[in-house]
Amino acid sequence: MKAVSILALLVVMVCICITDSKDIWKPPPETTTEPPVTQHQRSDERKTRTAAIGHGDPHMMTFDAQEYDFEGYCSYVLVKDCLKKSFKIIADFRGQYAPNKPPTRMVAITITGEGIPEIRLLEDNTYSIGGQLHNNTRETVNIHRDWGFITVRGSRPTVNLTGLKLIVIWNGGTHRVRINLDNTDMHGHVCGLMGNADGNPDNDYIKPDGSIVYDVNEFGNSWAVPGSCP
Ligand SMILES: [Ca+2]
Repeated sequence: MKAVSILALLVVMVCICITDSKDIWKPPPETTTEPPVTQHQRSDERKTRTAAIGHGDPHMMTFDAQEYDFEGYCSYVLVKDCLKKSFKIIADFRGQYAPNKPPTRMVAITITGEGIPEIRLLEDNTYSIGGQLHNNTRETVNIHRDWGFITVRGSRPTVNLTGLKLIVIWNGGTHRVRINLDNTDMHGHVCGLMGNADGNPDNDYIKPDGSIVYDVNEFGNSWAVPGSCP
């Protein structure tokens, strides 16, 4: 008798489940008026990321978030304006192999551009503008002809080139550089170890001749400054 009751109860539950299944929420048919997201739109969204970073021995992350390691021993173009040649940022990679030590790292950053005196950011976090050395001052120093200014935040010099919407934050102690490129007109028109900033991480290994390679060392070595290798 008890078994019969349990069986009856199961039958009722199954019926309820079948009945309820009609009420399970399902997404409505495609009646939305919003257009589908296109690949072009996704690319634009990814362009909102505008920072490239290099640090350590050295670990690199391009503007489009492509990550790789490159252990070079020369000076290399990190990023430059490939269209109008308005600016260039070069990193000096130095070091030699020793057990338990990074074989190479960035020790200085050089920023040049049209009308801009050469800016050098050094390993001890001092910097020079047009060859004039500035010790680790906390004062804001203007760059010639309103091109921008340099401030020191927590011992880290920060270069703000306002006309180019370009910010370079350097920490020689951790051999770390961060480059913010907020000028959207530049996106897709820069080149160097930090990629082309077009929103696509898959095409960042572009050599100076415009060809895309898949070998990190071939890519990195192609951006060596002539005459800078030991
Ligand atoms: Ca890219």
